[in-house]
Amino acid sequence: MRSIKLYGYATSPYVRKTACFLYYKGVDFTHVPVNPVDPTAALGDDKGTQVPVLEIDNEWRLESSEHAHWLDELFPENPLYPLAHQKKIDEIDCWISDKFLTSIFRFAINDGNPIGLDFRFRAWRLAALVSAHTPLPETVRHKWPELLREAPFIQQMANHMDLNESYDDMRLRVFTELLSHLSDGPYMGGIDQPTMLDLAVFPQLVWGYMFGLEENLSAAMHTTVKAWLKRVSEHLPNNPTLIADEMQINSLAEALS
Ligand SMILES: N[C@@H](CCC(=O)N[C@@H](CS)C(=O)NCC(=O)O)C(=O)O
Repeated sequence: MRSIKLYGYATSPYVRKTACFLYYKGVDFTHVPVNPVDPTAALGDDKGTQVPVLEIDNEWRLESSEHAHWLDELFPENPLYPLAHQKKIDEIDCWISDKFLTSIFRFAINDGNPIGLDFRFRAWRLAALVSAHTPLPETVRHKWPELLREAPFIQQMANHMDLNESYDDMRLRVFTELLSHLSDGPYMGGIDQPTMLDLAVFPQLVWGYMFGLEENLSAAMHTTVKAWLKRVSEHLPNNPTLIADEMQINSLAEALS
C-alpha cells in the first residue's frame, strides 16, 4: 500500500482542493498540518514553504492542479482529468486558478485603508481554525489580521487583480462566471461526472459556512448552484475541508436539504 501525505493548513484553498481530490479518489491519506508561521517544522528544509505539498512514497510535488494529474497516473479510477474532456477542463482550470481562487484573497489585500472590523473578525476566526491543528501563540493570533495583510504571497496576488473593481463587483462577476462554467450541468463544464474542476471549487463555497465565517451558505441561495453543491457533496465525506471537526458550526447536509 502506498504512503500518501498531504502537507498544508486547511485555511489554504489550494490545500482544501488537493484534499478533495484525494477524498474523491477514495485513497487513504494522512493530513500533515503545517504551521503557516513556521512551515519548515512540518515540511523540513527541502520542500520550501508553499502548500499544498503532496507526498507519495517519498516523492513530493507542489501545485494543486498538478496533483490531479499525478493522482490520475497512480490511481486511474475516478479520473479527475478524464481524457475526453481535457480541453474543456484546461480552460476552466485556468479560470479557477487565475480568477476564482485568487478572488478568495481579495479581502486581505492591503488597499491602504485601516483594517476594518469585518476583516479583523474573519482573520481572528482563521487564526482559531489554524490553531486547532498547529497551536499559535496568543500574540500571533492577535496579530493575524496584520500578518495576513503582510503575507508576501497574498501581496503578489494583488499584482494580478484589478483593484479598481470594487469588492462587491468582483464577487458578483466571479459568481456569474461560475454560473456560466456550471453550464447546464450536471457537473462543471457540462461534464457528466465530477472532475478536478468541481473538487477545486466545491470546498471553497462551503467551508466558510461550515466553520463559522459566514452566517448563511450564500452560494446555495441560487438554485442551480445549490443543486450542483448537493450533487458534488454526495461524492465527498461530510467534512471534506481538513479543518478540525470540533471547529464545525453548521451542517452542510442540513443547508443543502
Ligand atoms: N499555485 C499553487 C498556489 C499555492 C499557494 O499559493 N499556497 C499558499 C497558501 S494559500 C502558500 O503556500 N503561501 C506561502 C508561501 O508560498 O510560502 C497551487 O495551486 O498549489
